[in-house]
Amino acid sequence: MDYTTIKSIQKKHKSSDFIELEKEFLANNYSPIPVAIDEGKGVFVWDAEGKQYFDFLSSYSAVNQGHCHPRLLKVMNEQSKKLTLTSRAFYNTELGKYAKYITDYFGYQKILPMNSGVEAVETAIKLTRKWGVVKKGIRNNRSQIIVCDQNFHGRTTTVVSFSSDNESKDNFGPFTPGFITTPYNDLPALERILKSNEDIAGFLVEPIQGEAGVRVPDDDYCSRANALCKKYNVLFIADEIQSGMGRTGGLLSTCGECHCNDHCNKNGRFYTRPDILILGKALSGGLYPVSAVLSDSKIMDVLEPGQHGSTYGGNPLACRIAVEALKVLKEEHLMVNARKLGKIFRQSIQEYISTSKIVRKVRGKGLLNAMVIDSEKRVSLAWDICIKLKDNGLLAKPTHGNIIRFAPPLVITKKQLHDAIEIIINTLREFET
Ligand code: IF1
Repeated sequence: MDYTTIKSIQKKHKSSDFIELEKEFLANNYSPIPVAIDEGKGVFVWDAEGKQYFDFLSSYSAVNQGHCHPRLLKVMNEQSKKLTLTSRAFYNTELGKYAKYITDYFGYQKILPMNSGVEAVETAIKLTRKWGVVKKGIRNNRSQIIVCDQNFHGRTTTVVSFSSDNESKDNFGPFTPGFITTPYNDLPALERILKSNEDIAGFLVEPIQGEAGVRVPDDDYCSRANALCKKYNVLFIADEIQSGMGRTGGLLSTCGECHCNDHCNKNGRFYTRPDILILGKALSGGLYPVSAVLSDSKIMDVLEPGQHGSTYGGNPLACRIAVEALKVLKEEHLMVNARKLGKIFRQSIQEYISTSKIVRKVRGKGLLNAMVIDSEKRVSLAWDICIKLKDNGLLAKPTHGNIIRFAPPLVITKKQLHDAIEIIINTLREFET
């Protein structure tokens, strides 16, 4: 397709033309819902024809603060005119301030800044392996990390090496060794591995499994798993890339006291502090790739100059955006909003389920929720429901075939949530045969 055709497409503003462009010129590594988004603000996006939609995916929880948050745009605009990138070959006037802010914010001593979520996961894997050798005395190249079945931690070759989803890993081998899989939310199984293997350096877990269909473990799973890790001198590594940043009603999903002083978990019974905390996605509010690994000096200091890094990791623009994204979370009390509105969402859908033949269950925490659809009679039912939701003005996407994830930006108001629930229920009714 030549340039004049592309320019004429912009004049026509037809979604189908933008969709065709993607089909013609992009690798076929996604199956998107057929909508061409042109603009976003808060909980809403608009397509090429100007039709408005509720965004109930939030770019997989990267847009927790809402699309194009004005405070984030402001700092991005300011910093982008001043200094965007120095590399870590030099110091700069933003990184140290960011590092102090974020380590105070989450209660850690050190940060290693990266860009994408999977880069932060890879960083945590390298850090854990080296800690295992230097501090635990595991023989070099023998460190093992326990991971959970149905995990999702990203798509690099090492990370898919320990995926239990063959679609994510088939034909991408040979795979990286050194990972042991344990059933999610199964403490006896975890302890059996910890007890029987002295080369375990870490346990990597999502406090809530997003991609697996929003699998919420027992309330005390993370705290008791962390206690087992301490018992066997193993690092507890929490991947909060999707479940963190207020998404599930607390600052983090390890059932911790939210440092925002809203005390999501008043009694703190299930509070637990990961040895290594991995963040991404909404750490930048959807404006820029920013991820981070947080830990304490006794762990982080096993890394020496030249042993890890990234061109863009910790760049001044990312630092400014991330600080503002964290401030917005607290100052707009988005954790409290996620907790309150998430309960309303699940209660509303639960009421509907009592009369539904196609919705089996709803589950989730805060504003990370999923609906399990009975697709025995119609394999494509979840997809078909999402297409109809799109037609009715709400964007969501199935995960693992029959599960629809619902995760709006945390800035959603009660009125907007009720309007969205009405769209969802009216749409579901169209499929109740
Ligand atoms: C895509 C899934 C979600 C993550 C957790 C690490 C990463 C992710 C818990 C890696 C990323 C994204 C990837 C994105 C879709 C989305 C996703 F469907 F792929 F599985 F959310 F569930 N840990 N999840 O959820 O972070 O490198 O992507 O920044 O299209 O691949 P990333």
